Formats: sequence, C-alpha cells, structure tokens
Amino acid sequence: MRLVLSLVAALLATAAAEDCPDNFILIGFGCYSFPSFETTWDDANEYCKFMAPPGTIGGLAHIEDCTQHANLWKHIEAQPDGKVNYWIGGKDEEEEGTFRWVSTGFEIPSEVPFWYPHQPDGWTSENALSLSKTGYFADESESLLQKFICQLL
Ligand SMILES: [Ca+2]
Ligand SMILES: [Ca+2]
Repeated sequence: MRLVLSLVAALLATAAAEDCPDNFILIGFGCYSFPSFETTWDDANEYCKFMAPPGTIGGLAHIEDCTQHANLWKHIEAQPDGKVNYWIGGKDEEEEGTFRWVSTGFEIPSEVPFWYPHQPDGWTSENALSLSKTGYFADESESLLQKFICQLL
C-alpha cells in the first residue's frame, strides 16, 4: 500500500510540474514567474506578456482569493531575500480608490483580508498595486522600480 501511495504521489508531482511551462512554477492552481530585476508597473506588465510562451497569455499576477494569497506568500517567504515589494496586476487610475485587476476588470475588495492597514493611502499619486514586503497589498507610484510577479492568465 505504501508503495502504491508513493507511486501515486510521484505521478501527481510529475503531472503538477508539467502543468507550467519553462520559467513558470506552479503555486496552488496558477503558474507564476518571479523575474529577478526591478522595473516600473507598466514595463513589468509588458514583460509578463512578452515572456509568456506562444499560445498562452501572461500578465502581472492577480490574487483573487485568500488561499492563493496565502500560497503565494508562503512561497515568497521561503526564498532568500524574498520579502520585498512586488508589482501585481491591479490599478486604480480609471477611478481613484477603486482598484481593479487589469486582466479581468474585477474590482479588488478593500481592507481585510488583502490590504495592509491604512492602505491604499496615496490617492492620485499612487495608482498601482503592490504585494508589499508585509505580505499584504499596498498602493504605490507606478513609476517606482520594484520586482514583480508574472502569471499565466
Ligand atoms: Ca490611487
Ligand atoms: Ca501606499
């Protein structure tokens, strides 16, 4: 029985690893990539589109439920120097104070459970969404140079 279980576990692990293309890793149910350089929000989003393999669509990551938020942060915390600010795919430039995922247009709920206390606080000078080194969301100026998280959408 134990042998069967470990065979099943090995098969599942292989299947999971094959679910994401090169340069992407499976975290929870999504394929993510963590490029090593820092750039502006717009350039980060363009890079995520550019690095997606043919036949797939890439963009900055969107985090739409608590489980995925926790999965991603657990992965980040486990990396050496992982706890920094990362651009993710939300903006509030169309309607100040209402952040939306640019990939889907869905509104990002405010306050608990995603946002750091008292964020967003930058009004019209901060219109881009960051998964900050606190593990929670914050608004930042989109021209800041930060690391970023890409996702296959
Ligand atoms: Ca804003
Ligand atoms: Ca802020």
